[in-house]
Amino acid sequence: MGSLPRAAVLAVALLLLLLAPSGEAFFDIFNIFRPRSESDYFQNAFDGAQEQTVPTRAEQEERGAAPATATGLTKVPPSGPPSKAAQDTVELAVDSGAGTAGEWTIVSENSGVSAMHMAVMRHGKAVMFDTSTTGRSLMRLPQDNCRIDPRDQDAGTMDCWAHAVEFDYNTGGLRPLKILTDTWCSSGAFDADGNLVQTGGYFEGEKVVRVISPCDTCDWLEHPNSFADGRWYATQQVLPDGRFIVFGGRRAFSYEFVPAPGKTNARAMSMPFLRETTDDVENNLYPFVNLLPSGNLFLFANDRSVIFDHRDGKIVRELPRLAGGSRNYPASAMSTLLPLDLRNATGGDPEPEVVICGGALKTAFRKGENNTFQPALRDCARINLAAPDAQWQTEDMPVGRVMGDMLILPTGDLLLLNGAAKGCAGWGFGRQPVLTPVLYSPRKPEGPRFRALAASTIARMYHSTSAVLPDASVLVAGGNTNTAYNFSDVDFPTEVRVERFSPPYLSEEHAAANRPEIDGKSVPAEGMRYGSPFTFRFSMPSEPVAEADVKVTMYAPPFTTHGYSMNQRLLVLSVTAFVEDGRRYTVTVDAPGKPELAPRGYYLVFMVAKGVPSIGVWVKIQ
Ligand SMILES: [Cu+2]
Repeated sequence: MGSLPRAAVLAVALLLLLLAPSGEAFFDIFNIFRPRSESDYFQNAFDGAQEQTVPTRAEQEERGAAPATATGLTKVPPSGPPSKAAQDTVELAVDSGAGTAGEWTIVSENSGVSAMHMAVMRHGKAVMFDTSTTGRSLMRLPQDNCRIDPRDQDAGTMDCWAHAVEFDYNTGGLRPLKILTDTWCSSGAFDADGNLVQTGGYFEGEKVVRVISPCDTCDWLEHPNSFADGRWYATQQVLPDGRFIVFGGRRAFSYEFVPAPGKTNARAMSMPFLRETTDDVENNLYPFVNLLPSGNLFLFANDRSVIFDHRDGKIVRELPRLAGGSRNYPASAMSTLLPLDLRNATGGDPEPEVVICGGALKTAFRKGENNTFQPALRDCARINLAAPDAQWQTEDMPVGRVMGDMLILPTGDLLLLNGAAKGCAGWGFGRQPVLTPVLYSPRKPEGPRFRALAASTIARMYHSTSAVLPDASVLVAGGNTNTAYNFSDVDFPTEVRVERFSPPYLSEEHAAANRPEIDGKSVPAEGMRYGSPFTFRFSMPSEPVAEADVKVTMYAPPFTTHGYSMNQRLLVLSVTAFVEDGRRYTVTVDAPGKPELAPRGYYLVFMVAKGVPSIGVWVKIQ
């Protein structure tokens, strides 16, 4: 961390110390890795009745509210010349052997809110949000719709800055959303109806469950006091029965299920594995969780992993330790379940394989406190959980990466992007942003599996996000390594620009002749039924395609934050009938057989022809 940001942090912290009734609690915001007593937390804001006096319009505008005639978006402040650290980036030579290497475009110069958390919803918009802890954003809430700031000493004080937006990824259009409680470093997942159910956060937000539905006028609905334990840096996973399980969080060595709206969990279930895997800098936060075809969960924390049966709360198996460093926050590696290939699973379950790439040495955070930024881990490890003696197989990426994102593309390849080559997660702890995304093709042999694609020009390290869009491109947003929205006099200004990355498969040379188009009218309105045939039509633009060259995939849209896409999964479906009629085709696939393979909900179904995906269609499986 440079001396300037640290000085700024100290100055703000000291100011708050003077202002706060309990300086300790305030100070902790700026020193999140210090051991923290339970009393450090504020009372949940909703525990007592909050007095509400609606301020005058002028008072609201003073607090940030948009004047009645304005949209609420404010200008991006000018930034000075780039710092030395900002110029020290990593860009790999583009691997053009296989043709075009992808293309970056700017979707928006200003998303109003820096996307610390992001999810793509089925009504064609992305939801992005940050936290009230970073203070004012660049987007004002409309007058008469400010939030009450529970951290202000004066009851009823308004915070009129938006901390969430609905973002139109096609036009860059914005709609401010109103979150009542702090969502800092929280978790989320979609339910069976495509509502985003989002959990936890900080201070008054740590036990809150929030829901937003997919519509152009929808806003957050909050359920305070849902959890027994605070869930700050926790991971949320959807289960086959539609419930959500939430693991861990800072000093929460437990798990619990998201209760029904309005209900409160009396207690959480203790999980010694989370206590055992913590260390001096808590390198086991945001554990990696995957739902396996057996219905059990794979859980990875720090450098250990287990298979957990959530039905009886027991660990049924421990996998070998993954050597080399730590993989979870703040050592933030990238991880996902590899595509589940139902074509090779006749009569049985597909073999679940998990991949974990990058991360940091266990000492990275401590070293970072002394302005030493250790190289990120460069290895990529895979384990096939179907093998009784499963072992990690490792190989090297073209470059080390920490705080990166790992997305499953509609083709089944993985995209590794964002992040840094040095340091770790945390404010000011990352150096050498890696600008080059890397394609990882899990079915290719070692070596050619990795391909360096076209680089972005924007550094995105801590608190950045990305998401697969229905058109098979990738939305890339956020990045804020500062404690507030800072645009000048910092090493890395707060990032509010939003980009779109078009992977090589969308380039003219591939897409012009081979991009299939799904006939939307042919897609059954009732969606998919478990284990039943699912038939639809598609056409090809100019070249015909053979059954051997097509693939039908379905993608579960994840909730992404801190380099981890919770609930991300892709299934490759079995084609059972394929009928051609002059570049128009009718294809039938078998829907996944059970919710353990694909929990109920909305998926993006893609037709992939010769490696080029169609625009995806939203399909509900039930
Ligand atoms: Cu964070």
